[in-house]
Amino acid sequence: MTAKIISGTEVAKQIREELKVEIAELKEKHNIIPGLVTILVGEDPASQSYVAAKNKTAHAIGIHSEQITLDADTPEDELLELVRKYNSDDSCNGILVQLPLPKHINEGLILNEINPDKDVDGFHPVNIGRMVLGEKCFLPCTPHGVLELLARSGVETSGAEVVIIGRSNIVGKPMANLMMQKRESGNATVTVCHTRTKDMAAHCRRADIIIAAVGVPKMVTADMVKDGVAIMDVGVNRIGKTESGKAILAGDVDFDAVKEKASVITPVPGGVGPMTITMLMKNTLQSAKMAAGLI
Ligand code: L34
Repeated sequence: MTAKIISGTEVAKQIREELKVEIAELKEKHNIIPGLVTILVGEDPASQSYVAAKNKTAHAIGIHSEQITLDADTPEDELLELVRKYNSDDSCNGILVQLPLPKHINEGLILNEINPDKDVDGFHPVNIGRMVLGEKCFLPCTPHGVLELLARSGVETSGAEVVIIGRSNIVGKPMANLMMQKRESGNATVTVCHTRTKDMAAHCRRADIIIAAVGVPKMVTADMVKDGVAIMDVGVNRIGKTESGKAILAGDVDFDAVKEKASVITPVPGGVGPMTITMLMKNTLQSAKMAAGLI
């Protein structure tokens, strides 16, 4: 079997067109422009590129977005103060603090300070709690993007054996939770593999859907998967540079070999990454509507 390659770039484009229409309507009918602020601390090149892409996408679909860049040695209380400032700014519907933060800053402390109603990343404990309970909340962007990709490419999750590789707070944990929920995009039987898993390959071979989010380039090989598996590759690993200095990217999955066995597979780049950014836009619009009492 040769896999259908799911273009996250294309699906993201389609969703952005839908959002653009909704945002234009919001302005026309209610004179509301959704506002987003992105905060980047330090100069990590990957983070710089992701935050720039978030701002560019926001502008392109009619979201007002502002990027704040702070020095790597910015004190923790200064960042806390900035978050508080945007918490009480009514023109701001979404606050995003790009992770990872420099080591001297306590990530949990910062995320906890963001007003849950502006937490468009879905990382605040209140939103995580709501998500686990199946209540209305902001869903974390990457897992949300994976759900959309599965749904829009017709992959059935109900009753499926899903193996998630990785247990991070931003992908593995929420992904596992969403997949097992009693709702249309969930209803799966979920296994979470991690560094202490004894026989990762044995788990993977049973999977109807594999979601790889470990950060190890090409870790999932063809001998680890069964024919017809659906693959969502969340890994964005920088494995080198071209002569012109551009980063060479690889996913967590050995794409060339695994695509010969899978039914569907996402590429890297152009798979889950663009969906993460688009789901942030969706959450920002949701936040603006909530603030206006429209939903
Ligand atoms: N607060 N921190 C916060 N929210 C997030 O949702 C993120 N994440 C992760 C890292 N830290 C965060 C992102 O934005 C990962 N992530 C992210 C976003 C976009 C892309 C990858 C990761 C993306 O667009 N990737 C492109 C390649 C871009 C490139 O050339 O580097 C792709 O096609 O996969």
